[in-house]
Amino acid sequence: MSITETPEVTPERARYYDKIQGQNLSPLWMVFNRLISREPRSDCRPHLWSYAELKPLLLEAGGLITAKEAERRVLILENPGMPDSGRITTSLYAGLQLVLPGEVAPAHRHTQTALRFVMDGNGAYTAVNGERTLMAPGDFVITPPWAWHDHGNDTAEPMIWMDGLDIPILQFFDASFAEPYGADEQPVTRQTGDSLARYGANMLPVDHAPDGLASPIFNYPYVLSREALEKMKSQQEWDPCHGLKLRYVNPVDGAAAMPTISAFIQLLPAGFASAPYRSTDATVFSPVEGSGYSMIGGERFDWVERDVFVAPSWATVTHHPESESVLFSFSDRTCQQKLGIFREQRLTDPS
Ligand code: 1HN
Repeated sequence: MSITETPEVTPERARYYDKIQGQNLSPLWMVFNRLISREPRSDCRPHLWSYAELKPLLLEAGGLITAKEAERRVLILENPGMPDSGRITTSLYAGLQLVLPGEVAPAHRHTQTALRFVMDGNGAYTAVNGERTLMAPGDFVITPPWAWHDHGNDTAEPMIWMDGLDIPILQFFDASFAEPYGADEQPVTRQTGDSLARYGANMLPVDHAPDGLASPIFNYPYVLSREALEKMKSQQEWDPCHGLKLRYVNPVDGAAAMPTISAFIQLLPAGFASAPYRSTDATVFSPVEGSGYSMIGGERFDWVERDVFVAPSWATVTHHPESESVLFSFSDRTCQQKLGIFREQRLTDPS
């Protein structure tokens, strides 16, 4: 068997392959290249969804079905290379969710981990394990696996956020469990801001014993991440590939905020042209501020705030912000790192 060449099919071999096919057997040497590629070969394609096009479609869905009937009123962002798969990358799901004024998305829980990245509206809440957090644009909110969660909007404006979930990973492992809470909303047992006070002030309760692998902070407010980037900016220490890039962490161990999904926020100055970079974690980006374009695997994608675009595994990426820009992104990086298979390459490095 060979990593580069598939052996020729002689009539004698063809008869043999036909014979064993009926016995649920297959010759490895005919598929070796496909199973073990020299480099990642993904069906995932680079793509951009324009928020200006998505928002009216999402609001139209708002007139067709309630959040309650839908359970979650979401338009899935499906990768064009993987139609009907519910995937934005090979391992991750993403969608845009709408909660209208007065609506509730009923409480449930599942083994899938979720993140929310707030795009539009201000002041709707998501409740996780008895605490409600009010969401503002740019906030990064997590729902740990098997945590009860519901959403509600007591404001006068529609609320829209991006959901990111590890659904394809759970599908791969056949490990999906889900159940309804049995009431629209879970009881509120903690005051808003409790988890940020306990876990988000660079301190932990002295005898804190982690309950699972996810961060005990469940809202990372944009005001805090933006302020951090703003302070760092004056130092002028730009990474050639990433500008100023921070990762969201679990304060208990410094790992990613979620066991399967890594999330990041980065600031790029106006006119910056990032150095080419590729990595094995296919990444979903959403600009929070600014406008510009990114080159992904040789294709150009022009973006403005609230658009969503995706870079496949091992595709070369460069960012070209026209104005000062902030990009949120998420990927399966922490999962790959735990498995020891994550690779990245700065293409300016000698390698
Ligand atoms: C889910 O629970 C939410 O809680 C959003 O908002 C999207 C997609 C598939 C399965 C569960 C949510 C989801 C989801």
